Amino acid sequence: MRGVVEGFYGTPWAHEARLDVISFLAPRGMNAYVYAPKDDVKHRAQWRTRYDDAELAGFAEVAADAAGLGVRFGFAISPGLDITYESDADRADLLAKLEPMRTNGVTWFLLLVDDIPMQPGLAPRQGALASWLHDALHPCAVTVCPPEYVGTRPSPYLAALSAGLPGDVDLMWTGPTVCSPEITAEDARRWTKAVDGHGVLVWDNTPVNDALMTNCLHLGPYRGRDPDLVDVVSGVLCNPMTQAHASKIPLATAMDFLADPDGYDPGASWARAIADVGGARAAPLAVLARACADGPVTRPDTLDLALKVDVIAATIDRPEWPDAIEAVATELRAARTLGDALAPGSTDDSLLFEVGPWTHAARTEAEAGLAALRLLQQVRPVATLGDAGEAAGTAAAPDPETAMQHAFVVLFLWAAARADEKVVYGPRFVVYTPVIQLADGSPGLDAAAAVREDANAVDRLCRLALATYDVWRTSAAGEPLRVLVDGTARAVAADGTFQAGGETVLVCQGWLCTRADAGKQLPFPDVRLGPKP
Ligand code: LTM
Repeated sequence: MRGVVEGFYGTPWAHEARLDVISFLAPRGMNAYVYAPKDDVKHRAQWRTRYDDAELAGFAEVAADAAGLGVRFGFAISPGLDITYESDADRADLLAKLEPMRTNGVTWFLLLVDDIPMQPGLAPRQGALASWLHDALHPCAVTVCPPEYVGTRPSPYLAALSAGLPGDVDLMWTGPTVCSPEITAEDARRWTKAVDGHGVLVWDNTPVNDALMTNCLHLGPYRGRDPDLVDVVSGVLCNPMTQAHASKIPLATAMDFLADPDGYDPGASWARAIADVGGARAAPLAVLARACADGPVTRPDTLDLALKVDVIAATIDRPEWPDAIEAVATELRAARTLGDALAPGSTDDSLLFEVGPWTHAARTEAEAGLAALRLLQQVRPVATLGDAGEAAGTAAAPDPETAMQHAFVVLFLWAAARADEKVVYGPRFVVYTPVIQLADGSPGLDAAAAVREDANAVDRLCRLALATYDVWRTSAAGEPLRVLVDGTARAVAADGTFQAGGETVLVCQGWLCTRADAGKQLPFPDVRLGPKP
């Protein structure tokens, strides 16, 4: 089984969006969808309240559409906050809630008792309720998500629950932690043992972005799952983002993996998903996706921009620094225009409305990052050469006044970027609920894994630019400008001109040098080399 469990905290998807996601993913191999949004009050907080006729008709439509596409629809209910497990009245309410679904063709029900306070003796009581429901709903399938759904070890709770359940009731599991960066087949084997051989249905908390992750979109490809996992478990259901349409990108890659784990190529699958979801706007959507590709399963230091900033850090003190700056500038110039390139044209552009807060964030981050790049250029000596064959060049040292102004611009634009609540290019502070099992199987917290902070590539770039300014200010500012052609010093006139003919031209101030190539532009137009006012 492979599919989606719509099981996040936050506003449930709109009905049309749900249908759209199912019809998009079914041809990609999805064959199961579970309705379980925590903040549908009738699913959890007020689980006794019946759905009205219009709502029931909506579920019937989803179930029928899904069935038509070969997708099994599961309806989940979460009564664990206040149910009395043995109460006849509560059991009658539970069945009365589920019966109309069954009448409407639903054949799979999930009893979710995750995220509720633990009490002693809960396992046999929950096992008894699930067994009763299993009998009452026969021949429909029943699956349970227990309050202990994390880890790889046995526990007294899991042993007691498993013993009290019919053998064909599957148990849901999120892997070694809640949003598991990795899930191996061996993890799943150990968990299967812990639940006494019951089928294990993975509730895969990716690309979910609820709870303390709402500042981020998780648009990167599915990663971190062992190809052999699918042979060990009864299925994998991904918990999506609250943004249904944007979720289609990572979910499509997950379906690619689950359909063919050994042949899965994350990069190729991701490019296909972006093309399919973005259509005519695939190119700008890819820029946004690259900016939002991190998350619990993908570290932010692997983001495309983060890697490019690494190259700047490694080359900024070397003559080839302009190439590294150009690569980052190209990405940030594209990000700066996302607000226009991904502007909704009509009220039907649901995807573009969903990602709007992040296209706005991309613009403010890009403005800050571009300011940082301009500052880096301003604290380096520069030169322009004419096209190949021309012998004249013009060189300039950093200008203290201009450099200081650029440093101030970085400070202002960086402050603006940091004030945005939504974040792209890596988190500033995000919490990935890291419940794990202690050695005895009881729940604990991996506090070190809980927080990912200070992992934003634009922050890193702004810091790097300001630090580079300080190094220039204290170690090279005021030194004379020099030009070396093929290692030999050339005279530089008062207006900066020099004879350039030769293979390699270096323009230097103190220990800092920049390589100038014939016909090659600097990353940014530079007032030091332009016409003087
Ligand atoms: O993962 C499970 C079983 N329960 C909840 C989900 O509802 C929630 O979306 C995720 C991510 O925050 N964490 C949970 O613990």
